[in-house]
Amino acid sequence: MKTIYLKDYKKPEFKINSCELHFDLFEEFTTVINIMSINKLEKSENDIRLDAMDLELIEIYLNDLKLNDTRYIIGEDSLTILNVPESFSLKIKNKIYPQNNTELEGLYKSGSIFCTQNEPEGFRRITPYLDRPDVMSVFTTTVIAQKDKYPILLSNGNKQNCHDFMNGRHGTTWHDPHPKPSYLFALVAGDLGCVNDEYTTASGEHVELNIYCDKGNESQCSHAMKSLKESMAWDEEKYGREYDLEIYNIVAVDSFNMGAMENKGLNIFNSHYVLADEDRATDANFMGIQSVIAHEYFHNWTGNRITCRDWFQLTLKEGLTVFRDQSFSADLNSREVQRIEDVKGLRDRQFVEDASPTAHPIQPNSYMSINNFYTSTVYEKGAEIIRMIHTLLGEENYRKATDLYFDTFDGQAVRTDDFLWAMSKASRIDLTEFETWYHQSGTPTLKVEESFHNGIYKLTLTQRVPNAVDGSVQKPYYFPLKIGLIGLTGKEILERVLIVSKEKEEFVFEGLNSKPYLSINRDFSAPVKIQQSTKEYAFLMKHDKNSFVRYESAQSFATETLEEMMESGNIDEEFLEAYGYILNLDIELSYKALLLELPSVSTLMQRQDVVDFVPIYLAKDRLERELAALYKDKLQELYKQNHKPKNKKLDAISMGQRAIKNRVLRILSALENREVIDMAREQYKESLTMTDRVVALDILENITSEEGEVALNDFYNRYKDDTLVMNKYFAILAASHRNGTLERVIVLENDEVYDEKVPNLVRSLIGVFARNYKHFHAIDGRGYSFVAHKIIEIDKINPQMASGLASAFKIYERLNNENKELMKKELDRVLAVPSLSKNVYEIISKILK
Ligand code: HT7
Ligand code: ZN
Repeated sequence: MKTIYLKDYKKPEFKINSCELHFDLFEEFTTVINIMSINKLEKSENDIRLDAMDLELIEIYLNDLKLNDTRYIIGEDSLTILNVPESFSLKIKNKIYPQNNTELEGLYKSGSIFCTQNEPEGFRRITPYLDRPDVMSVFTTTVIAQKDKYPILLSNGNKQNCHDFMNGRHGTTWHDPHPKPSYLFALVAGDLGCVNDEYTTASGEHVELNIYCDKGNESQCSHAMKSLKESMAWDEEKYGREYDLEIYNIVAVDSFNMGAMENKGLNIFNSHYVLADEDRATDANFMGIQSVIAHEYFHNWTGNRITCRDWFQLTLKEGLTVFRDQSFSADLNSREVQRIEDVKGLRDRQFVEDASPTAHPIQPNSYMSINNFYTSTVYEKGAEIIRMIHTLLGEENYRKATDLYFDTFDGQAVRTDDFLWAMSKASRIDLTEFETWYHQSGTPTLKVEESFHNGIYKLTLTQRVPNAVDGSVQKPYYFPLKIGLIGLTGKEILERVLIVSKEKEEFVFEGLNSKPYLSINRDFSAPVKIQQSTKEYAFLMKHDKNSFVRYESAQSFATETLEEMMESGNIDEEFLEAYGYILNLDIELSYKALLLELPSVSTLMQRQDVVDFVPIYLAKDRLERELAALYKDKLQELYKQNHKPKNKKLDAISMGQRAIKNRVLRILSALENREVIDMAREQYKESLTMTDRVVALDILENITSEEGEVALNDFYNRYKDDTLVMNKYFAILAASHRNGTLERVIVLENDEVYDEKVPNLVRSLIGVFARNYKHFHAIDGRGYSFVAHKIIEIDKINPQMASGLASAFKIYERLNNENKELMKKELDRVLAVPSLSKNVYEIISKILK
């Protein structure tokens, strides 16, 4: 399989000044006419090679003259027109079959809706084109379809005109004045419901806002609309960026490979990130909608107005836009909870990826399938890199620098180096040493040593940077490390941002009365692992004013307690006491719920050389049981105080109450007694929110087959007609620890609601099962065999979805010999499939290397 390298990048040889598209949509096929005005940029080339995949060519005209087949060559993934002049118009007519498109790239059908997904390389499946992000053009698009079936016809930009034809068909023309790459092109046609609103920009321009969805779901769009308006206002205030078209359309579809897509003026969303009401969506779903709506909106400047020169620069738009959406969510909600959730996500996904054979820098230097690089590293670690720049520059300089970035590169396709140039130029801070973050992979560990003599406190920091995947040695990093020193009584002595840049360095603090307590990596200022021999967790949990370090201390304390339990069976009494201390704290309830959560299996696994899940489970279960038994009264009191089954409000207090009482219920559920079963059953029955209902359902499923069954049946009957909600049902069953989970998953594959062509459903059932450590890694090997079989099957339908499932095998290298052998057998089996996609091949071959 072919590997693409960043070092081989070559500038485009042609410019496409304009692209006029005509789509004629029919039930069996679609015809596309593409008229481009093209200029040569390099005198040397005589032929133009356009990207083209699975297209049925009808005819080609060059400067209005029809070409015969000696004038062009049809390749496997290209169309080359021979001997073209300096400047010319090219008209290509071709046929495509959207209704047979199960890959969900290019133009396809989601139910009865025609829609597109063109990032990164979908446009070449619509029409021949220079399908690369550094070719930017002005698009005018006419969509024609049968009017009664497809009354809504959308594309990018502003609406120009509509026509009715004699034969029951109609057409709409859209014009997007902003030059854009083909990956931002979009088209939608369907019989859709719509929620309409408007927004006036800071400079007084009126923008029409529309959210389209399946008819009947309109009432579920209000949270998305509110989030959109909040995003527009936030980007004006925080980055000085206004919206730039007359209309902003969002369309929700059910079949979608990822979360959402930022097509210019016509975002297409997975309906999971649009539709919500309290009866059907959890608080986490509401938060997710707010952040994804914001993310796609923010792309209008960071991604669309300024785009990537090539796909190796993906983090330029994605890392920056994730940082922007995280900042937005922190501003609008709880800053401390947001930061902890972001770091949790980073550690559970990105740290795991960084320690696997598929580890890569945020700016990779090669790929087989670019679809495999929409990773947690590019997105979430990329956002951490921007956050560090923000910390190094400070708020004021960062704003000056982003202004310079927008002013300098608006309308261009640029590189991460250009972004760094703007950051450095505006702030006058030299970022040369910082660049390493863009080119190295793996998570560094920072070893912390402390000493105290005669009022002088010395902090010695040593970086351990892992080798790259190919074994090459990597350099130490340059980063900001926010620390605090705290006195014996708990009083803050100082807070500093240290600049760490060498493999080993020393920081000295003078004039102290006693050895201070160290609060390190405040706010998680750098994405590193801290290794510290002093254990001052209980003190920091009580006294640190930094909410992140308090959380971190609680997590580290619990982690080490669990490790000690796995080793000796002993439970640290001091930890139990510290836990009790948190239970009694009067703090924001969502934050308290996080402080009371035990570390994830993933966190504990990452610290093992050879992964062994069973002792992790046993220790976690036992610690939860101990805590539940020890603090039963307090936990029940907390539950009662905060259980408001009829309150479905979405304000911070109500959500905090639900977060804490559900955390408490989960802890109590470790007791698996009648009392807690009754609490969960009552909560399931009487609560008005999905948040409460899914927690209760999950608990019942895991601890009691009888009551679990009753609740599951009720849930199924209530929601079987709502696919979006049914994802929750599949996920709860696939994640279950009960015996027989695999058998039940297999049965569910035949459920009438389940559909292997819909990515959300596959992710909820098969994807969740592949992350069910207990059953996926079962030593009879059936979990591995089942998932491998599904990968092979789904690869034929949708390679992107299949390679997503293949990621579950990334842990291979760190498994014990027995599991490793079982997994290898399955990985070999997948790799031996003759027509395997490059998506799956790339992941599995890297795992087995
Ligand atoms: N920029 C988008 C990335 C993307 C995508 C979205 C939907 C379906 C397939 C996709 N492939 C790549 C999403 C984003 O980061 O906003
Ligand atoms: Zn994005």
